[in-house]
Amino acid sequence: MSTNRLSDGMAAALNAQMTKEAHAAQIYLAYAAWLDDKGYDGMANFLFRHAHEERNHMMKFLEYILQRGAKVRIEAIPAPGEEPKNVNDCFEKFFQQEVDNTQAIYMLVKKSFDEGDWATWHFLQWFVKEQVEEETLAMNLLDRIKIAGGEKASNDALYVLDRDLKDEPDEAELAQEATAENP
Ligand code: OFO
Repeated sequence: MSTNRLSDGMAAALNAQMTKEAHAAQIYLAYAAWLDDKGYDGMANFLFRHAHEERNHMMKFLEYILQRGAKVRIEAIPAPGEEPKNVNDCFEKFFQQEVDNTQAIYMLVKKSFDEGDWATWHFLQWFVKEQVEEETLAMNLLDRIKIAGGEKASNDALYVLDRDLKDEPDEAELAQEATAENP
């Protein structure tokens, strides 16, 4: 008797997303190393921590596939791609990576809905919320870089941003958490 509770298609899609999370971690590691090399330790630290978060996301998919009785397939992680051209480009790429990931999560949600796989649908809701948080974080960062001058940001402005990012929280506050007393 099979105890596998995922369809073959769903198991393949969740495995692919698991690898995508590992790929995101590799990309952020590469960007963090690039930033560190340029002397932006605070920004590098932010992306090193974020790379770690992506590894945690990868583990969530791995654990879930196992829990549902399906097979985990560990595959090669693609190379991270081109280096950023400057700090602005680095965080634009970070934002784009998160938007692409949101699209991938939405496709999975749709698939789970179409299959009537409510356990997987429920599991994925954590990621839907997480993506709102991560896109917000990336948007806020891009706003600050824009204020600092975007591609033409001065060394002074980047120095301040770098210093601030060193110990800032990695979580963005979501609209769902706002109240009239605390907008
Ligand atoms: Fe950056 O997010 Fe994973 O899922």
